[in-house]
Amino acid sequence: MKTQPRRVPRHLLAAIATFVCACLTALAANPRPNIVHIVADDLGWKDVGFNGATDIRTPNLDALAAGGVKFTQFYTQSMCTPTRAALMTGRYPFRYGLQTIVIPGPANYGLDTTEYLLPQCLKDAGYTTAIIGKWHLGHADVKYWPRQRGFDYQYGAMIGELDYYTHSDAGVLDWFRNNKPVKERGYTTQLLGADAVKFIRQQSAQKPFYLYLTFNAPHTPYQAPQDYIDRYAHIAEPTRRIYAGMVACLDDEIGKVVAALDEKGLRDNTLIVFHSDNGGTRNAMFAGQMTDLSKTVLPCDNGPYRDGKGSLFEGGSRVAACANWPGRIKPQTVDGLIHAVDLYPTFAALAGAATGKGKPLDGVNVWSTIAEGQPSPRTEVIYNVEPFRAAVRQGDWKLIWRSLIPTSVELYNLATDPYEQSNLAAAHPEKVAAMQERLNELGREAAKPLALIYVAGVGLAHGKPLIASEGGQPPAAVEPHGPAITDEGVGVHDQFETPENQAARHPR
Ligand SMILES: [Ca+2]
Repeated sequence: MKTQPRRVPRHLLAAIATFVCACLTALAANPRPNIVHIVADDLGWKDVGFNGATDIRTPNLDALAAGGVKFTQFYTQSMCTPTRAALMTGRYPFRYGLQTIVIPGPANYGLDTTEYLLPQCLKDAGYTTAIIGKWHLGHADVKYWPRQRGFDYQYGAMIGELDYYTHSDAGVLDWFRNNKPVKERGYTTQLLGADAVKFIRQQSAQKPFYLYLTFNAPHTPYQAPQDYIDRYAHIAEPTRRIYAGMVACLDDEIGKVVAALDEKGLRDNTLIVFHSDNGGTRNAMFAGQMTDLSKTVLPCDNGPYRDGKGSLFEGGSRVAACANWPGRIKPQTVDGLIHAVDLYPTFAALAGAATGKGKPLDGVNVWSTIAEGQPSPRTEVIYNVEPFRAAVRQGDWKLIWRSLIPTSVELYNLATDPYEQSNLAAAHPEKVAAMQERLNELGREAAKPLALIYVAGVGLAHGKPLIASEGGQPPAAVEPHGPAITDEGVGVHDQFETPENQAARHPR
């Protein structure tokens, strides 16, 4: 005998319906946004219209900043690899050995595979994840590659510096789609922009996505399509003219990405965050390997901020940045402190993603600062902790400590002296001591820099000696051109960036 299925009581059905409606309403009020996270490479702070560029035009970025927020105190690390590591882990790179320089092309190390990365966190919460562009967190072993670290889709370069047209570094192709080498024609900025547009067109409103769009522009080598260079014929200095074309092309591609979001009807549910990975290059030591610096005037402009890429001064890590989400972000200028490590917990919170699987984060959720301009929960910025130098900001006070002999300590009040011209260390010995103790405390927690271990290993390897002979050709030794990597750590008077020549470039 068949039994009749039991009917669900009417009042229970009504309760379920009410619950579902409440959930949908909550979701509509707090939808999980798509996140388009756009990173430029070595862009000068003042090389965008929204920070006052007058010779380079960036109308698309300016529109994002005008309709959203422009950040005045958005910090990164001062070089590519450390910043990208901070973004992906939400943790300072000194914690896992990526605090010093970038991962060199011949090196085989990468970002610790025990870190629980942002794309893993978002993917676990149901996001589609994609990296389109530059990775630079390990390339010599596939275990370090982005597809192995939480990205569903990958397109672009594994290392850092590549030719914009051949997509190679020292003759080695560095251009991949889903881990497979890609040989194709085209200018990287335009290829990456077109791929991002294609990716967005393939998405649906049903499943949110995280797109990490990391252009290699305007990093060296300085190359741009001729039509872009021609737009800037009025710029007399030839490298600045090319650089302007590179930035203009970057801006155009970002405009196409925003247009694709509009066309797809996704714009109102998409958070766009844009920032550079570090300050513009002002020191030839950090300009990369692929540009003949004897013929090049470094073109980046960090405005009034001191020095640039690779430095602990503000020009190294206070970067051009803006964010946009129509209806969710109140258009304004945001002065609150934000560091690259903060994006991980901020994005995770918006995505409803749990961060507990990972190690303790250095980042804090700064969404109320971004969206409403509320005071930032961040009161301290660690610029870096390396065996030979470190710097910290607490409130308005900033300490730069170079521990190589001869040691030096600089203390600045960034509220009254944002351009770091007046060293107040001698007048505030107690403050200096307290901030040094903070850096020493972090130094005790720090991992050894993998770059220094690598460099020492290469330098001390038993190779063929180079011995000269009278009357013979001198051996091809390493050429002692330019300063060494630790020179910045020794003092402030390097030959490329002194307060005097900065003042000459930026009269105030
Ligand atoms: Ca960079």
